[in-house]
Amino acid sequence: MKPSELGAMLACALLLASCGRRPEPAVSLIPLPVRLELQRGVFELRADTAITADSALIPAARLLAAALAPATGFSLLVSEPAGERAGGIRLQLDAALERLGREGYSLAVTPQQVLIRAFAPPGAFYATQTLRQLLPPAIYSKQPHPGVSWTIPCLRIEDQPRFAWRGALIDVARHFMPKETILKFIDLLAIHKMNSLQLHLTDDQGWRIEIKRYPKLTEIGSIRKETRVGHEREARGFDGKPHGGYYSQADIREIVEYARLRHVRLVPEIEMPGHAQAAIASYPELGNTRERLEVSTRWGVHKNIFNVNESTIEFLQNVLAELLELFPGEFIHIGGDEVPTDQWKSSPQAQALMRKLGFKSEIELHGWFIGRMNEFLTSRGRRLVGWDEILEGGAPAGAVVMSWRGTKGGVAAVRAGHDVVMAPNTYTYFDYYQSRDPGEPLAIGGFLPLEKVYEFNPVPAELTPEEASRILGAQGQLWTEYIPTPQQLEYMAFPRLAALAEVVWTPQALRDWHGFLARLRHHLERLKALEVHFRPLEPK
Ligand code: TNX
Repeated sequence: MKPSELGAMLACALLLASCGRRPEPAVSLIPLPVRLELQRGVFELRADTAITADSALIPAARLLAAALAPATGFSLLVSEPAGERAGGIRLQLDAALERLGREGYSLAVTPQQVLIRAFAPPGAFYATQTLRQLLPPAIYSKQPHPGVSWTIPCLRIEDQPRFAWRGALIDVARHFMPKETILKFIDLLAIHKMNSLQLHLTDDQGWRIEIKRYPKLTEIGSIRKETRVGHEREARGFDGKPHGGYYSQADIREIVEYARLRHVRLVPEIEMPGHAQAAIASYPELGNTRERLEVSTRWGVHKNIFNVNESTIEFLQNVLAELLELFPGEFIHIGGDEVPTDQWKSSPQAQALMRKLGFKSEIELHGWFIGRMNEFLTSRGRRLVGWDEILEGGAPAGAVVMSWRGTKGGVAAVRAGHDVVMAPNTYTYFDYYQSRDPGEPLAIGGFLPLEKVYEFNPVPAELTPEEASRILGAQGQLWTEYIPTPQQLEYMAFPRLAALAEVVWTPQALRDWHGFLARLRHHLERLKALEVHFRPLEPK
């Protein structure tokens, strides 16, 4: 089907629905699927609807049944199929669908049956997310809605993502977010067919993960005595209230398992060699000076970075070793951004090491530092991810580069042979203001309205197709300097994350801002039912 035909069909669905009793569009999916053919009739979900699934898809089927239970009051039975009886909701693995990849699926709804087919479990899981969106928005509610008729329009969908990395980052270092907030966020990512969550676990203002070998990282490093009020330049003082919090290793295991079931990959980030003050406050021997540091109470780039002593490299590798036990995923983020090298310039040890290695500039030492971590990670079968600054010291081959200072770092990185995740501040910094309304809650600055997020194309025009194949995808950043609560986190994330979900899933040729906006109005009813504190759209 051509994009124009699909657009016409969706417009038609909108029109049909708006003439009926219910004003909302009949089919209103975010992200928009690759192919959708609407048919006549509906499948009605009832208390006796059975869900049958191939054994590998039982977990997805169970999650579906659990998701449908609260609003409908139905406890749908899930089982492996006994014989070839059609009817109900059927989840099936199908080797013939390999062309759609591991995350692709086909969904066929007739009055008798909902048939989900996929090459692999992630695809079947995404089909169940589509299915939920085809039901009335109240399906997302935790409260029972006895009066609603749970119908699904008959249709056929074939779908698969444009990119493999569809992510978000939550900075839990600047403001700690409770485990429950992270679990809810993982559900929200999955609903939007997003598959990656980077946890920014350490920074100058806090260390948020238990490391058994180095307990002071959390005993000392997870608490700051107070926090800067307003922006630094306003000099409005400090709030006088301690802020703290961290995830125990048991918490992390729970988060990882919760995410695994929902096909969300966790990417842990331990910042080095900069953004290290909370760690140095905990273990002063990691720093370059004898100054006694506290966990930072202000924002911005700090000059206190890790020293380059062999004992510090070993310390950080020991931290990574514990991290690898907890996070089974391929990608481990080591930061690498915003590293003022002044302290290395005045450190006799750093200068001696530079002479020994024949380095002329501190940036080479930065490259060496990242290289040491890369050796450690690759020898354990993992891949290092770093912010685009790691290119400056010569990023190690095989490292993934996250382009945050616009997309130019990403372009340079793919040309140097790296895989790239686009996370540019120009399109994906969800800590920036989303409107110029003076009543908008305090944010870090910038301006990133919904429409601009939607406009983003993660593949810059100047790339050849071969280079473009190294763009793994894109990620939305929730830096939390000015996001003190879970509520504010949701306000900054939504609806911009819904726009990003379509950016990374839907083929570029099918994207259309006005169509998205029409679907979004309906989608916000879902977020309301999910009790997400999203930012409302401007009135029309
Ligand atoms: C830059 S993005 C940073 C973060 C800040 C963010 C605020 C990056 C790699 N470094 O430490 O939180 O700006 O927008």
